Parts: sequence; C-alpha cells; structure tokens
Amino acid sequence: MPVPKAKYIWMNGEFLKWDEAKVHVLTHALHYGSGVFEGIRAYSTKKGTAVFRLRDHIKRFFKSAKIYLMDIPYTLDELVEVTKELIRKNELESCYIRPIAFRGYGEMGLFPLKCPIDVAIAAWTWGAYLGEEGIKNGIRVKISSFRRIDPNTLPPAAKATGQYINSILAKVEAVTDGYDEAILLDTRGVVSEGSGENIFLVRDGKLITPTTSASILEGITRHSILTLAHEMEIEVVERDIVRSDLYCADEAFLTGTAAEMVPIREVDNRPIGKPGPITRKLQEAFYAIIRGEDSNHEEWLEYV
Ligand code: PPE
Repeated sequence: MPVPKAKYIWMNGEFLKWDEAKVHVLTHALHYGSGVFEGIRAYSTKKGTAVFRLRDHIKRFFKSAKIYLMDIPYTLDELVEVTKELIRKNELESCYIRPIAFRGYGEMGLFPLKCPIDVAIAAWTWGAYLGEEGIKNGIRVKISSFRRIDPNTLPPAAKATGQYINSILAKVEAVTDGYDEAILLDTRGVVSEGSGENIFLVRDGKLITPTTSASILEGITRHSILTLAHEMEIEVVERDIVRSDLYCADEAFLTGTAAEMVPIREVDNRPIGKPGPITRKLQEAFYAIIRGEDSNHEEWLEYV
C-alpha cells in the first residue's frame, strides 16, 4: 500500500522533514532485520484526534526491544509525548503511526550489541488495510503452506522487523493465489494467526481464539475484542484451533491495528458466509469506541 507523505518524521530526538529521515545503506537492521516496531492508529473524534491504546503499544515496543536486548534510549512517557506532538505537527486526523527502533550504522556482523540504536516515529494517512469492502462483507483467506515462526526460532511475541519476512512469504502466496489474506499454522500444525492479524472464530455462540502459546503476537486489538466480548457476556475460549474448526465455523474474523476488525467469508474455498451476529455486534462496539462515539473504555483513547 502506498505511503502518502506527511510533513515531519521524528528521528533520534528531532522532527525532520519527511524526505530527510534517511539511513545509511550499511544500517545493521537493513542487512539482518534487527529492528523492532509498532503499528498504532489514531482516529478523528468529536473531541479531536485520539490515539487508540497508545501506551499499550509503546509498552509492547519496549517488550519487543527487551527480547532482542535493545536499549531504547527514551522513556515510555517521552515516546508517548513525541507521538502526540508528531500528529499535531503534521496536522493529521485519522492516521497510522509507525514507531521503529533499529540497530544502526557502525558495526556489521552478528554480534550487534555495540551498534547504535536509532529510533524513529512516522505517521501518515492510511485507509482500510484489507479494503472497505472486506470490513463490510468479509474476505477470503487461505491456509498458508508456510508455517508461522516459533518461540524458539524467532519469538512471535516480539514485533521485530526481520520476523515479517515470514508474514511476507505467506501473504504473497495467498494474494498471488487469488485470496485476500493468509492464515498461518504454527509448527505443531494448529491455527496461529493471519500475516498481520489475530484470528477469531465463533461456534455455537462461543468466541474462540488461539492461545498465546500458538505462536501469535498478542494483539492489542485481540485484547480489546476479548474485553468487549466478556462485557457482552459472550463465552470466550482461548484454545488450540485446527483447520477443520475454521472450515466449520459459524463466523470468523481477523483483528489488528492496520486491518481493524475484518470478517472472514471463506476459508480454503469453504464458505463461512456473510458476517454473522456476534461479529457484527463486536464490530459495532469496537468501531464506536475507536471513533469516540461510545464512552465505554475512554481510557483506551489518548487525545493528542
Ligand atoms: N499478528 C501479527 C503478526 C501482527 O503483525 C499484528 C499487527 C497483529 C497480530 C495484531 O496486533 P495488534 O495490532 O496489536 O492488534 N500488525 C501490524 C503490522 C501490519 C503491517 O502490515 O505492517 C499492524 O496491524 O499495525
């Protein structure tokens, strides 16, 4: 998806003009994928632009860095403030925000602890990741022939740049085969997640999603949906899911910051059908909250 330019990108303590936020070709992370990042969204509300669960995203950013022994030279509060200032300076309303910390220029090789850590935050206007049509009517997914990375190869709990090569393999396979998104199985063969989204299904009125030990990224949208489901007294089960559970699901959907909440209408050419009642109910509640139309969970909105 194209990235429309904004005015400024914050990098290593300064607000640089968009075109000036550059790196050297020998940047460590470019060669070895040694970076960590976040994806955050802000929404235009009647009380102004609000970032959805900003602190939780920045906290996960620090966790990803911890897994890779990277010391981010800023505090949580500093990065929260910088993000809000970046949105104000760019005069953005609804936007996608991309913090990244990466091993920079100066050292090569696989012992990078002496490399400088560069930190940047960019923001731009980004539309529906899996299409508006997908949010309304659902998408078609394919179980990937590529397995999801595993906690003992590349820990899925870390949102690290190099790890996304795995998602790219699966996504490209699915799209070139005519599907909208890939669903990856973990190394045991149970359902893990989409290339950039967590997965949920509904069977007999119960909401089911893979456990955190199924090689998933613990999505903040996933957590938000689980919280809303509990409040609606929908029974929630976190358990291992096999592919036939998906084929026979009454409803299914994906969640993620970029994707938001997208129904699945077909898995491997087996129809699931139009978005069902539980999907719709959760979708309505979620979209009302992020757009500031419902004061339930106001604590999730950080006004800029
Ligand atoms: N799993 C993966 C692998 C993943 O990348 C994401 C977010 C999620 C689950 C959902 O997490 P959360 O956003 O906290 O609900 N994927 C980000 C990157 C997408 C991209 O193309 O880049 C995102 O949605 O921002």
